[in-house]
Amino acid sequence: RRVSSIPGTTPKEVTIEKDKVYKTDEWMNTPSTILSAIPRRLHLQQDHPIAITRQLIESRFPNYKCHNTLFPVVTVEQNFDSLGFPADHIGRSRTDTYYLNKDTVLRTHTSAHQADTFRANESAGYLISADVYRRDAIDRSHYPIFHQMEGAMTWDRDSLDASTSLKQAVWADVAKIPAHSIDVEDASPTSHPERNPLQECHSAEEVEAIAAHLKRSLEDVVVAIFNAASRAAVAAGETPASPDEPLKVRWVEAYFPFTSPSWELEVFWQDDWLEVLGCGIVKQDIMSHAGVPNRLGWAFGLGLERIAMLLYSIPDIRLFWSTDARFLSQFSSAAPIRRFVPFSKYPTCFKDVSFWLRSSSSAAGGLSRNALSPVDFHENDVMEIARDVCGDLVEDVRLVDEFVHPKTGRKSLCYRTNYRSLERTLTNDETNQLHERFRQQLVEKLGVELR
Ligand code: FA5
Ligand code: MG
Repeated sequence: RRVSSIPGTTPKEVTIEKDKVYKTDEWMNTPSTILSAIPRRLHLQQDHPIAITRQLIESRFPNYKCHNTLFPVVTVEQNFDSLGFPADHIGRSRTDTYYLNKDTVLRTHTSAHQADTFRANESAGYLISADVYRRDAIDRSHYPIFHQMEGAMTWDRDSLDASTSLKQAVWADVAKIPAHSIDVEDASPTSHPERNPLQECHSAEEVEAIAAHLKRSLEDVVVAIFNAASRAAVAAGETPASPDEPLKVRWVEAYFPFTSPSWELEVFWQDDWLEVLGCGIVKQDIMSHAGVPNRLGWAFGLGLERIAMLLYSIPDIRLFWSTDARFLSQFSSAAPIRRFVPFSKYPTCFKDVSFWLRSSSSAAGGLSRNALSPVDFHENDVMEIARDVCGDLVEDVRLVDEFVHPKTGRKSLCYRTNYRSLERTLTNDETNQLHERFRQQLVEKLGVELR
């Protein structure tokens, strides 16, 4: 039984893990390939690099409570509303998010559990690791399922003794975080009245202290990862990245609907800045709605794949899903981190497909001005069809040409697909057949006209 996101047949209900049944409606856009991957839970698999990376980070937060088994199906309220996402936020659209029905989604981030975890109020600090789901591009660092770790730390105004202010209590905690000697670029002010404002209920001194605790905690994680990766490089007989190539990290201003001010941490990796996490001071509204109005603090969300790729030098995000022993046997939680040794790289096969977008003019046969706009086209639909047809045999799909006909106004796109297996050489026949099915599905599901 195939479930398609784009026009086609959708089942009346879906059952996830034997007993969780969800009624579907016209919002349903989750393909069976995604549903069937839900039980994999790579972050809990013994000796899987995602699980080892999780444990390494958890070890840097000794007193935080870890939640590692929260269920991936959540309400729109949990994923978006509880976090203050505006009603028209792009993240809510069916082109970006997997829905089961109007009110139910596969979580797009671990922040979906923030409000509930603050409400439970079991510990000052917590970590949540989990699988998350997004309709997204296809390339070596993006996959429709990945893993995030959320972290938060809060302080309670009520539990301070009369002689200690909140900011003093926070600075006392900052002093307990191990010092490091890496070079951190942090060019922006902690807050900025327009770009990155303080919340009215927080003083600048409080935010300064909480931001210091947040940044120092996360820098400590990056240093631990980097040290482990350097030891792995030495063990592999290579020159470690340090000291000739010291670790470079930087803080940049960011925006999230549920934190203010907000920042992102980037690491310089393979000649470019790689975003590894987003974070900020939790919006006080979330605390109030969660029944803990007197708590305040920080939260972060990081991509475990991004960190694991840095840690082990893993070149392609699809590898994490491999069940090939040549991949899995290279990782062990009992041994020191070792660099991943790629098994031979199999040949690539590039193929292009060009097509005219369906336009309302071709549907209606008229030529009014707005009739020329492409109807309902979103690139993520192309990506999903590629995934659906090719599974992990597609490495990369990218737009290589775009063209608007000067007379008819019709738009033509050309996508280049790179077919490559991580495990073997594909035959010409195989890639030809995959590409032909990809082309046909584009016509059937998106109504495009091949050129
Ligand atoms: C978030 O998801 C926020 N929930 C993070 C957050 C939490 C902010 C708490 C503030 C407070 P973002 O969409 O940027 O933010 O994703 C966070 C991290 O997930 C990214 O920095 C990146 O490391 C990783 N990530 C995002 N998209 C992908 C993807 N398609 N594949 C792999 N990793 C990804
Ligand atoms: Mg981001």
